[in-house]
Amino acid sequence: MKRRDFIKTGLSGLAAIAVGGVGLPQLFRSESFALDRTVKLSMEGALVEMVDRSKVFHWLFSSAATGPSFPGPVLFATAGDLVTVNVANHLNEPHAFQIIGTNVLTAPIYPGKSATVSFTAPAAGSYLYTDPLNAPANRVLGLHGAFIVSPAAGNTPYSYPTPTVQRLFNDLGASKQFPKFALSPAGWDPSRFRIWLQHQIDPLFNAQAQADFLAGRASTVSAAKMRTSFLPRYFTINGKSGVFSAHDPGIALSGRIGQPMLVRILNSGLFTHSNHIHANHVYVIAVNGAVQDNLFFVDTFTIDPLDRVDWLVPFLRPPDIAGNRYTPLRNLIPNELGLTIDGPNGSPGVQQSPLGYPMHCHLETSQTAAGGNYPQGTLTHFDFLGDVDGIDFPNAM
Ligand SMILES: [Cu+2]
Repeated sequence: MKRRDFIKTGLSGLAAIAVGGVGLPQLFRSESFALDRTVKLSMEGALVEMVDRSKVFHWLFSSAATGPSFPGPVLFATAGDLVTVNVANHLNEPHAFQIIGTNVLTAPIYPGKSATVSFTAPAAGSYLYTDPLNAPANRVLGLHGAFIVSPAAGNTPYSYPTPTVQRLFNDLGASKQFPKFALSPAGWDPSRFRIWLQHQIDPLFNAQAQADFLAGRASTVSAAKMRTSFLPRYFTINGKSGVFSAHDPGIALSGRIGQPMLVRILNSGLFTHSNHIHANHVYVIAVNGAVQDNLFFVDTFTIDPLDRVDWLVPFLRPPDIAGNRYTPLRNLIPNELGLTIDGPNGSPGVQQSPLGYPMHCHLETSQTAAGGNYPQGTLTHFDFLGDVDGIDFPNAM
């Protein structure tokens, strides 16, 4: 469990989450799976540093272990666990707690009050928790986070895989299509996953919430106005944009050829994304809690506000590399992998491995920040560190 880096700010007295802070806070991630899980969350006001160093006020979920976090701390459970969530409202207007796709929902929690909800963790999958009141305003101003449920048994991410998804996971590392990585057990490694919680920010609404918060009065942010005039200027994955999301090891995909990775994509904002990954197509294995039976193997896939989409990225050798696909690349293209191309006029050269590819959103607005800076929006890296037989490339990190 890691604490995000905070920076002190001047006039407002609010703490701010630094743009270069460590990754998305997670609760329960490293614990052995206990049967009884209780989490205490509170709702707070804090600043979040954007990719251009501006500090934007948010309402955030906080826990003792993480402090206020953007998005809220990831909650993990195993299907069938008894989970108890206690939520305290430290803001100036009513809020509530909901897990979308389940029947978990509290009554309105008034300022200074708290609510407790206990429930049995639902079928395994990717869920979004939010404040559903004054929708979409409370959610979009920062009150959201990921709730991830693992299955109690099986070799897929789901309690109830469809026959097709079961077949896909059975085939990983056990078929010609998915060659086995020699040094790992066959099949999917459940620890190889990422959460991409995507969000967008129109700081005009946040500034209004900040003025109300600092004046000690209830928010005057209008949900109706947000629905009609929201103009996103920042686009985040797990609270980060641009160079920060590209290099965050909790966001970027990395592994050797033959080491598949699950990506749980959640959209808490108001903007539609069309995430595109280079070098591999992906299997769309679950959409809004429905494990898919007719599996699309696609280049890009649209995710609307509040959607939850799981990808399996197969980590196949990039198919645009010609030659026998079972020959290790270190034999097939040794010069390309080992080379460092000289930079101009004696400047540092560019290493040709690991093999690096981008993930970006194909809706171009989302590649910008602060109304124009490119490429400082929704993007990250996809890195192949080594060959299918477990040998890293010459320049792998
Ligand atoms: Cu693209």
